[in-house]
Amino acid sequence: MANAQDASISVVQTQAFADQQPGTSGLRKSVGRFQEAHYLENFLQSLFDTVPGLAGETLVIGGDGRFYNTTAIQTALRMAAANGVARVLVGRHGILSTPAASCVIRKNKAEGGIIFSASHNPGGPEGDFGVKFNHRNGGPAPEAITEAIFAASQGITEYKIIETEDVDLSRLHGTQLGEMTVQVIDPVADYADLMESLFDFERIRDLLFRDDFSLCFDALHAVTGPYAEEILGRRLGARSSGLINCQPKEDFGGGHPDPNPVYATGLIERMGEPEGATFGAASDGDGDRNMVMGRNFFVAPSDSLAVLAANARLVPAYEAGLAGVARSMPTSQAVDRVAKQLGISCFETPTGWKFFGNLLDAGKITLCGEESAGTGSNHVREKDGLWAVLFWLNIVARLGQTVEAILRDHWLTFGRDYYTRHDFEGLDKGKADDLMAGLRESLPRLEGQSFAGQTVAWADDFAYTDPVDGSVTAKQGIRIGLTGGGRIVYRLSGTGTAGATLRVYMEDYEGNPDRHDLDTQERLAQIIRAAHEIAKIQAFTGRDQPTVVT
Ligand code: G16
Repeated sequence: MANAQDASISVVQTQAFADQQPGTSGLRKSVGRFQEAHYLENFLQSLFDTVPGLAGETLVIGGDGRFYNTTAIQTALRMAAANGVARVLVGRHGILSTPAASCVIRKNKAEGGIIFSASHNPGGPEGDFGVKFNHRNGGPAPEAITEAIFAASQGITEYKIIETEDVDLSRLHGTQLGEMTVQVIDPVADYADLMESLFDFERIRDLLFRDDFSLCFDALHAVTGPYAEEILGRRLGARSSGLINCQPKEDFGGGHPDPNPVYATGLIERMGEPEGATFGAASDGDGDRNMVMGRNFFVAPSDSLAVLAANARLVPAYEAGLAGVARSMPTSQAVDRVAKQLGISCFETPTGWKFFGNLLDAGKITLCGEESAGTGSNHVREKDGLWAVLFWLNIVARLGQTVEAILRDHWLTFGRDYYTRHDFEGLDKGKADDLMAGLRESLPRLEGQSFAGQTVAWADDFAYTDPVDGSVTAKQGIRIGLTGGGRIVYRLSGTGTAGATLRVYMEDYEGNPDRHDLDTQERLAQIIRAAHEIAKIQAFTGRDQPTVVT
């Protein structure tokens, strides 16, 4: 094998794989699939062929540290060198959280970034792996690019790679790989500096030292561990006992790196202890999702977005106010009410962070978020888990209230949007497609019909016209509005790797403060029944209960 400096380019013959179409967030498959000969190389070559501007420019590479991360990074480095990339910035140990990658791309004016992650999906040899491409604004590549990569992958016959030794990723240094410069960078520093520039660290530090306040952050053995230790620990002074599961592991310690009450069990336990924490938070596999909770009090992601929007002026970075906000279509309408009161625009986009990019770039919005535990702003072009936690800490520090009190005050002002998502996982793909086709076919007849006592006011198949570039994205989910003001949404997940997952989102508005304390499932029981009837869920899937309720 040649040493790194004088490596020559090999052209390897290959054949196309039919299943390389990126989903909601990049190409996500089982590790086993990615380990098949040429599978990763084909996709990367398709990327280099589709985005020719990468040649001669800077590329950022990193991942969430899951199993296969460093193998994939060494392959990407060799292929980048063979495809004429001038310089690569790669995180030490191959680590870059998704928001940190976005930050590094923007700060260094890189032409793009390759992020290896399957986000909140489980890791390890039996788990999932994934690859995402972010373009020069730091955000996920828009559909036009991901579709072009897929098209290229379908006609691929060869890829280019150089044969060299591995790059040492364990220390900060610069080296050459053929003609290409490789810089192994601190994965945390730039991101931590950015966070410090956005929030009032002094006030947060004071909050963390208060006797009546105690923080517990659960990194779920995923990528945010080192970020939390630097930012919450070293820069803000959080006690190390309050930072749990911060050692990243290739299989996330066997856990499921999805920050919700079902999977963040360590955190939930801590929060329930008599002397437990008063403020709890967690992030996911690649650090872009977040969960925030008070003592025995979970903040629903849709509510979280609304609270951040309503209190944004308390945070230094947003004290001048918000240009506008956006939410993905299935996210509850709580933030719409805040936008209305603030007199700013609220955009409704399809599921997928990529749809916020144009709005952010054009300055039409400052904050955005999704029901799937993602919140972010114009500081990067990805959703950002730790940023959301710091935002909440900044608000708590300014208001001097508990998380629960802040939520209750919010509901008093704006009313409460009861909200739940029911997932039907592991469905037969054909049956799930039939269910959606059946719904689409029934759309013209639904208006005026009643199901479980709920009458349909309107129904459509959500299509989005990007207000910046005019591109149209159709078939993004079935929306059903009820005469009482409730809403039901159906769509199939775009991030699963086996079978199909039907997601059913249900919500209803409650303006009466005496009814803000109800159990969500009970409050929405009728709408849930109606949702089952409208889509004939049992008839199509054989299931009468969801597998996951959030
Ligand atoms: C990805 C996307 C999000 C999306 C989520 C859920 O998140 O980036 O924008 O909301 O998937 O997608 P689905 O409902 O299609 O499974 P992540 O954190 O997996 O990258």
